[in-house]
Amino acid sequence: MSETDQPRNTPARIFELYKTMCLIRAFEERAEDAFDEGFINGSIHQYIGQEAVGTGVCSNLRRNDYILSNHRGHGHSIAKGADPEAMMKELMGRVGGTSGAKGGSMHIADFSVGMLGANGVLADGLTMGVGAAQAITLKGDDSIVAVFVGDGTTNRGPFYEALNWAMVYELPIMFVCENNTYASSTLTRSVTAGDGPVARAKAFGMPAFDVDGNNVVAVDALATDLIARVRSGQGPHFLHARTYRVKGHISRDKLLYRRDGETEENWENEPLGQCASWLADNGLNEADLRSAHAAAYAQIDTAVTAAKESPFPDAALAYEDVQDFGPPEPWAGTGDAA
Ligand SMILES: Cc1ncc(C[n+]2csc(CCOP(=O)(O)OP(=O)(O)O)c2C)c(N)n1
Ligand SMILES: [Mg+2]
Repeated sequence: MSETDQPRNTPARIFELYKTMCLIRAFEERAEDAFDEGFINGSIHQYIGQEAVGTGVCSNLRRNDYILSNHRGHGHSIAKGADPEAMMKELMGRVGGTSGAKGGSMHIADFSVGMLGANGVLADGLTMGVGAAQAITLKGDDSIVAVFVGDGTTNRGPFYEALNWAMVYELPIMFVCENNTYASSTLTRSVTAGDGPVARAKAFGMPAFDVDGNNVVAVDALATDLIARVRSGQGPHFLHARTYRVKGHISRDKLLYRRDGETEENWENEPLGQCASWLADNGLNEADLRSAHAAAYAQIDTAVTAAKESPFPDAALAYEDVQDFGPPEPWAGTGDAA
C-alpha cells in the first residue's frame, strides 16, 4: 500500500482538519508570546510544522480511544479534543488547568477525551501506551491506543520493549513516529544506525508505512486505513510521518546549529499552507479559509485572556493528589554492615 492508493478525502472533511490545524498553530504562537511575556515558567516545545500528523491521526480516533503523547504534546492534546483554554491555564499554572495546574506544558492530560498524558521522559509514553492497550484487551472493548513518538526517541530502549510486547500480545495499538528531522540540536540521522524507524518496526514483524507528514490529506487517509486494521484485531501498526520541526527544540532555542536558509526552505512545505491550497483547488472559497483561520486565533486569544485572569491555585492544594505513605519506618537495624 502507498499513500496514493488511499481513497480521496472530501473537502468538507479536510476543512475540519484545517480548522484543527489552525487551532494548534494559534495555540503554539500565542503560547510563545505568553512565554516571552513571562506568563509561563520552564520551557515549551512547540508543534509548529507538525500539525498535520496529530490532526490526521486523531481525526480517525473515537472519543473513547486513547492517546499517549510526549514532551511536544500540545498539538496531540488539541487534536484529541482537549480544551485549549484549560490547556493554556495549565501552561500558566492557573486554576482550571487540565492537570490542576500541577503538570504544566509537558504533563497535559485529559482523561475525559482519552488523552492519557504528555510526558517529559522520552519513550515512557510508549510503554504506558502498551499498558493501556493491554488493559483494553483485558476489558474486551473495541477502543484502541495511538502513541506519538519522536524520531530521536526511537534510539531509546523502551521503544524496543514497547514494540516487542505489543507484537507478542497482538495489542490494539498504533505507533506514530513523527520524524521531524531533529532530536534537540542533533540531526537524528547522524546518530541513528540502519535504515530508520520503518525498518526497525518491520524487524518486529509490525506492518509499517511511511507518509508525507506535512500533507494532512495523506496522513488522514493512511491513518484511516491503519486504525481500521488495528480496531479490527489485526494487531499493532506503525505509521512513520516525515515532517520538520520548524521552530527551535524549545521556544528559546535560537537554531544556531542550522545552516542559513534551512528553516525558510522547509517552511515552504508547512502543512497549513499545503492544506489551504488543497482546499482552494477542491472548491473551497478563500473567504471561508480566512474566516476559519481568524476564528481559531480568536478562540485562542480568548483562552489566553481567561488564563491570565485565572488565579493561581491555593498553596494548600499542593498536598492534594499526592500519594502519602506517611513518615519512613524507623530504622530497625543494628548499624552493622550486613
Ligand atoms: C529519557 C530522556 N532523555 C533525554 C531527555 C532530553 N530530551 C528532551 S527532548 C529530546 C529530543 C527528543 O527528540 P525526538 O524524539 O526526535 O522528539 P522531538 O523533540 O524532535 O519532537 C531530548 C534528548 C529526556 N527528556 N528524557
Ligand atoms: Mg525529532
